[in-house]
Amino acid sequence: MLLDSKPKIVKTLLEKGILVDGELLDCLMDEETELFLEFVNLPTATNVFHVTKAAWLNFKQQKKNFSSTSQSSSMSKNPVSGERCEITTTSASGQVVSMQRAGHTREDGDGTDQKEELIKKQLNYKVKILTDYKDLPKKRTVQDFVSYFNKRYSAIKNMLMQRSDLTNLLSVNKILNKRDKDSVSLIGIVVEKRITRAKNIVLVVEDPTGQISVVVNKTKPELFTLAKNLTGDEVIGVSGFNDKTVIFCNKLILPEFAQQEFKKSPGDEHAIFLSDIHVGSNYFLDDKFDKFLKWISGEMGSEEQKKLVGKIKYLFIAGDLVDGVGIYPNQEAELNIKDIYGQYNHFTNLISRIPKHIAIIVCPGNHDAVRLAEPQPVLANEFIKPLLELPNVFFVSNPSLINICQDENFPGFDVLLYHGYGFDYYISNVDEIRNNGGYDRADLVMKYLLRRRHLAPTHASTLYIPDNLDDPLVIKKVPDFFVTGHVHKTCVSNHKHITLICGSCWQSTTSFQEKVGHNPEPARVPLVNLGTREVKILRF
Ligand code: D5M
Ligand code: FE
Ligand code: ZN
Repeated sequence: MLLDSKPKIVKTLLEKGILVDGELLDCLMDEETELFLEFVNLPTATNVFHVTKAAWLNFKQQKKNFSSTSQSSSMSKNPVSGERCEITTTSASGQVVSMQRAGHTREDGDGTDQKEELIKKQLNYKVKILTDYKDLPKKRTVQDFVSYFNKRYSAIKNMLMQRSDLTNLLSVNKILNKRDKDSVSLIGIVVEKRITRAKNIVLVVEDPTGQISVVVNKTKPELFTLAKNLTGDEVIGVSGFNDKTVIFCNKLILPEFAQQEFKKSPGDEHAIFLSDIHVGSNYFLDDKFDKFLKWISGEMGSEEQKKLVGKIKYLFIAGDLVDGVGIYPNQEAELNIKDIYGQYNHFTNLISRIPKHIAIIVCPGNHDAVRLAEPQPVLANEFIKPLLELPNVFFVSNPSLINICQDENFPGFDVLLYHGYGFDYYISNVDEIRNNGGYDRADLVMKYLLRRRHLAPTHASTLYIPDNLDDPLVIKKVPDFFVTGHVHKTCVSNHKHITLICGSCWQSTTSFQEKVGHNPEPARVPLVNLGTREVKILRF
C-alpha cells in the first residue's frame, strides 16, 4: 500500500469518515491503494462507518469474479447493496396489502404483465412484510450516534412511562438539585456498572440532563440479581430515595410487557424454521439437507408425514444461508465452493426444490454477502436472481417483522425474524444466561432481549448503523413468534405467550467451534402447528 504506515492509513480513512477494523488494517499494509480507494468510494462502503476485513475481502472476491466474466463495467454499482421497491396492491378481499417484492427491483426487463402475475400469486401466500427498512445512503457522523441513542432512549422511555410504579418521575438534574430526601424515580441509560468493596452494585445512569449514581444494596437479593444482569446502554426505570448525589435504589424496572393473547390460527396450517445453512462450507451437511428437501417435497416419510407436509405453509430461514468468503481468517481452506456466486447458486438450487405451496421467508446473517452492521438490508439481486422469479420466496432484512396467516377473520401472527449475531456477547457476559445453560439456551437470550425491548441493547454486542430517524433494533411491536439462529443449536420456549424459536444449523462442528468447545446440534427442524401452537422438533 502506498500509505505505508498504519497511522497514515487510519488518518486518511478517518478524513473520509471511515472507521477501519483492526484486522483489516493489518492486511491493508500489503494491498493495492487504488483498489482499496475504489472500495471505500462505493456507496455502501462509505456508508458503513465501520469497515471490516470481511467486507473488503468480499469486495475483492466479487471484483475477481466480475473481471473473469468480463462484467467489470457493472462494478460501478455496489454489489452488496439491495435495491427496494414497494408495491401497494389490493387483495381479493378488497383489503390493501403492502407487498414488498422481496425488497428487490427486477431489472431484467421482463414484461409488466409477468410482474403483476407474480405479485398476484404472492398474495395467495398470506405473507405481509411489516418492516420496511430503507438504507439511507449517507455518511454517518458522531452526531448520528448521539441522535440514535436519543431515539432509542425516547422510544423505550415511552414504554416505561406506561408503568404505574415509576412515581415522582424526575429528570436527573432535578434530582441532583433536590435539597430534601425524597422518594423519586427516573428513566435513564445504564452507562456503567461496578461492584464496590462492600459488594454492593453502583450503576451510573444517564438521561439527557445528566448522570447520577444508583446504589443497589446486596441485602436485597432479587433487586441485586436484576442489577447484576443489566448490560451497558440499556434503558431502565429506577425508583428509590435520593440523598445528595446518589439514589438508594429500591426498584429497577425494565420495559416489559404484559402476557400476550395466545392466538391460534383458525386454519390447519403449519410453519417450520431453519437457520444457518452455510452452503459452501466443507462442513455443510449436504446429505442431511437433501434428506430434509426430500421430506418436505413428499418424496420420503410415511403417509401421515406426507399429509403433514401438505399443511406446511410457511418456512422461515434466519440467516447464514451460505458460508460466505473472507468471513474469518483462513476460511478458504474450509470452503468447498470458494466463490460467493457459486455458493448462492447452490443455495438457490436447493431452495428451488421446496414445494411452491410453502412461503419461504429469508433474512441474511453475518456470513451472507451484505454488510455486517444491523439492520442488514435484503440481499442484492445478483446473488439470488433465480429465486426472485419464484412467487413463494420473500427476502427480508435482518431484523424484520412479518405477518403471516392473516385473513378476514384472523389478524395473523407477527413473526420477529432476527439472525442473532449479538447472542455470543450475552451468553458470555450475562450471568443469568451463562450460568443457566449458555449456548444450549438461546431462549434465555431471546427472553433477555424481549424484556429489554431491544435486539442489541448494549453497544458492544453487535455492529449497527446509527439511524438518526429511528432505532430499528428497538422491539416496538410485541411479536407472536420470535425467531432466531446463529448459535447452531435449536431451542424452543415460551415467554408471556410469545413462542421463542432458535433454528439449528446444517453445518457440522467447525475447527473453530471445536477449539472453543462449542457443541452445535445440526439438522433439527422445529415445526409449529399454527392451529394449536404445539411445537415438534424433527431430526434429519
Ligand atoms: O456462528 C456460529 C457460532 O459459532 C456462534 O455461536 C458464534 C460462534 N463462532 C463462530 N466463529 C467464531 C469466531 N471466529 N469468534 C467467535 N465466535 C465464533 P457463525 O455465525 O455461523 O459463524
Ligand atoms: Fe451460522
Ligand atoms: Zn451466524
